[in-house]
Amino acid sequence: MFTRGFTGRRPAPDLTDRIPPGQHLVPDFPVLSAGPTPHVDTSNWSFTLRVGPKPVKQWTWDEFNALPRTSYTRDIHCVTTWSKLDTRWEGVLVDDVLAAAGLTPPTDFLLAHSFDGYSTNVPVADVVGGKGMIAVHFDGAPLEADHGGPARLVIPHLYFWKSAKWINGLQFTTRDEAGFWELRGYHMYGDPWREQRFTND
Ligand SMILES: Nc1nc2c(c(=O)[nH]1)N[C@H]1C(S)=C(S)[C@@H](COP(=O)(O)O)O[C@H]1N2
Ligand SMILES: [Mo]
Repeated sequence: MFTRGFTGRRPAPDLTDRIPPGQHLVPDFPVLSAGPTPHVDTSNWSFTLRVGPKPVKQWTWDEFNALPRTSYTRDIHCVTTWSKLDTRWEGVLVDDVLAAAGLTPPTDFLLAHSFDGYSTNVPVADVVGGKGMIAVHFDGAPLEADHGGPARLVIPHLYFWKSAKWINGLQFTTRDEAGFWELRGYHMYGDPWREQRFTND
């Protein structure tokens, strides 16, 4: 007897408990962007930490790449219903960004900002403790522009729209402020396991 959908010879790991409700697996890596891919040269790249409107720390590409590096392998889930297992990322944990700035989170919420004008909100608790990364490599190679290179946020446990591509900064906010998709009907938090796709889910 074979498990439905299982064709390999090794015992099927139970993948179903890794696929949130309403999601299906894809073998490829779809590209989803609200607009055209901005081509950001690393010589013009910078990353800024802000507390409210106030910039508190900024890194150039070389400075940012001198920060401690971490790799992790995680499952990702897009609100358009595709999921991808075991995606491998390398970059700088948000923990290490904050440590390098000597900053203890001054508020409970963040907005991630990107070179294309995109933004997305996330509670600080969801990016600290090894959860959130500013990734510069995917699958062992520099992150392609279409997937957010030079650098993107990765928050694997939330729907993938929270993982801002072409990131250029994180901003601490006093309140949970809606970002680009959250202002357009998507959920403020976006937990795939609770199917928090749209505002009132
Ligand atoms: N800056 C920026 N980040 C973004 C987006 C975008 O349009 N601009 N799209 C989001 C959405 S809706 C998804 S599903 C993922 C897609 O990432 P991918 O193209 O690498 O699959 O990026 C997210 N991050
Ligand atoms: Mo998306």
